[in-house]
Amino acid sequence: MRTGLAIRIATCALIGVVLSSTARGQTQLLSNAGFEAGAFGGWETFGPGWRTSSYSNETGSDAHSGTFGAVDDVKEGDKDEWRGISQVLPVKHGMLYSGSVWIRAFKGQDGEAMLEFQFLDKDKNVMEFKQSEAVSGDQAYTQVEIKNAEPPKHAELLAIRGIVHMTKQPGKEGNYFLFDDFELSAVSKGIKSDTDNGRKGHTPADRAKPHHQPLTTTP
Ligand SMILES: [Ca+2]
Repeated sequence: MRTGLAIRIATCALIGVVLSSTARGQTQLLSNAGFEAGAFGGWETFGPGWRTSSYSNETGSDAHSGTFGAVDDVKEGDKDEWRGISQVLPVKHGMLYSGSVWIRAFKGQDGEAMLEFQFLDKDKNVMEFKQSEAVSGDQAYTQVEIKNAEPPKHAELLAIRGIVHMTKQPGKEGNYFLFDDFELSAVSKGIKSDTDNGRKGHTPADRAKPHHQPLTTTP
């Protein structure tokens, strides 16, 4: 009886480890990274239009893997330039953080979507942020990433965020940006194997504008 229970517990523990590993075999730090409960548990959203979806048709699936993905619907007349989903974790110094997510754009002609890291101080002020390449237009699920980001000295938290940025007023067609299979892992700085390829600051389209506030809208 005890042996059977022990085996069952060991099996559950093993399954837990398998499910919480990233594609590169490192420990996945995120919960609900693939939205398979059909809900946003573990995530915070800001801005309108967020839902989970299991829809698929001949043009593609709202999930990259499994059944569900996260979708942001942008409607004609929407005013919000920035929307996002975010998961916040404590930072460990001496570690380098790498993250990725699969993003699909469907009729995403009026905006772009990307992965973002924000390093926050103890009062949740943004100290530094990095963004991946952006996905826009009509683009099948594409993986974007930020590699080996080092927390600034006094950072206490890391917010990993899926961002939707409207670069112009949304038209009649509507825009859909889809996210699935987030990954976040950390390695000790001593065993870093690749360089940081995240871009700092705003998107190229945005650099011409004066500094603006939306990236500090963490709920
Ligand atoms: Ca999924």
